[in-house]
Amino acid sequence: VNLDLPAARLYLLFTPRLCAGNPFAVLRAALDGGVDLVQWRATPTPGAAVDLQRTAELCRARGVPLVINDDPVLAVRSHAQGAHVGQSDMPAWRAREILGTERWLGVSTHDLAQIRAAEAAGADYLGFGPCFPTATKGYAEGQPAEAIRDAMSATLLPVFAIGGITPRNLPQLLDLGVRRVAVSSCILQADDPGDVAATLARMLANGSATRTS
Ligand code: TZP
Repeated sequence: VNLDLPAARLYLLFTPRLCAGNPFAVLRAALDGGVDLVQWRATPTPGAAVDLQRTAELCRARGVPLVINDDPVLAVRSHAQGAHVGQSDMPAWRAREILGTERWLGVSTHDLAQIRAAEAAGADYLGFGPCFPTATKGYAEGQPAEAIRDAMSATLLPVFAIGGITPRNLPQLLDLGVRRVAVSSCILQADDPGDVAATLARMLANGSATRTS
């Protein structure tokens, strides 16, 4: 597995039930398209353990790290690379204790105070958003452009912009200093998930190469 977290740019939030097609075909296509970090984001159900194992195998085969949403204990037990917590999940400091220093901790943030708190709790990377409205998490509005720009320059940690991001609106974010994104529906519900992933990956690579901000 490529353990270079700062190199990761295209983070897929993988929720099997949100996939338009067969979830593992969608995941395979997304990985082949250029997704370089995956989050297991599923509600615990009887079949979930098997699906998680299959997800882990697909990620491992391509050298892509896997992070578990909202469950640091499951991250340790399933030998995942890390866990991600939101502001209403387990406190980040507690997640850090469970994960130890070897595993990655990601924290969702929505303002500068939360960014500082996540840094203090030992986060390895941050999510920041929502950037745009998104039905996936029921946000009717995105954050103002200024808030997004400020968040991107507020920390030395890798920050993944999140919420309603698509190839169509990504250029706006690149102009605000966004270099990494976390996406769910635009890949999981695409007719051609691999093509969307490849498009996003190419835009992020070009954005980093050609924009100086
Ligand atoms: N946190 C903020 S927005 C969001 C999460 C988990 C959902 C992102 O999904 P989508 O479908 O890319 O908007």
